[in-house]
Amino acid sequence: MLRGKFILFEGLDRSGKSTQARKLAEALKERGSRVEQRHYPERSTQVGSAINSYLTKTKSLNDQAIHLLFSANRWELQQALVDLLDSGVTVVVDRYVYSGVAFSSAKGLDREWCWQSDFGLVRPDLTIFLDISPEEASSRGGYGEEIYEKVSFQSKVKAEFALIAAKEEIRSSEAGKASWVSLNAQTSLETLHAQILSHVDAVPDRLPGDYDFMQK
Ligand code: 2DT
Ligand code: MG
Repeated sequence: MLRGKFILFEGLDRSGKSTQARKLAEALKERGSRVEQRHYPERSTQVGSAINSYLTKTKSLNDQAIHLLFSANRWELQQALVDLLDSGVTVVVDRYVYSGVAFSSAKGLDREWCWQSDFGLVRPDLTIFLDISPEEASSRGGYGEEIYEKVSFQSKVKAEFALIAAKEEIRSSEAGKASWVSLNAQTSLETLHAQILSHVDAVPDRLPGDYDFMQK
């Protein structure tokens, strides 16, 4: 039996991650695959509840402390994620380590420091980065009340994602497999969905227990 695939969506707020994650999950289920969706931060845990208080401006925390809470939230759920994958379930995830690094380094935290707390986590088999301008994103219904939902900050996050994308694209080509793809999110839902599906279909099969990990 094969393990499930770990497919990650990354991008700015309002880039269309949740819509495309849902469409991908539905398409894979229609073909008979077992699929689950996950989202980080997972706000239902105690750590997630502290993160929620920070994002909704109920509680202030320094930049390092909130960074480590986001990372802790991935670590506390890591075994459950691996168990799902090992049982053959494909997991479609909305945000993970790359949001962790992009958002914290956009505040000015040292980039190398930001990666450290996520080293050892399972690396997604494929990361789909939905590329959108902060202006277009903000015009899609505008932002809500959460702490990062401002065009000026999202522009900084976009610049950090661009650095990450460049690094991950080099890693992908060195490894001879596309583990990161950046797609233009300013196109029709269906066009984007079809592109995503073809990239997911190209992800190689792996056996349970066979993972790459986040590392330097
Ligand atoms: P959502 O809007 O997707 O719920 O995210 N974030 C997220 C971080 O700063 N670090 C992280 O590690 C993760 C996973 C992105 C809420 C905000 O939290 C940010 C937006
Ligand atoms: Mg949000």
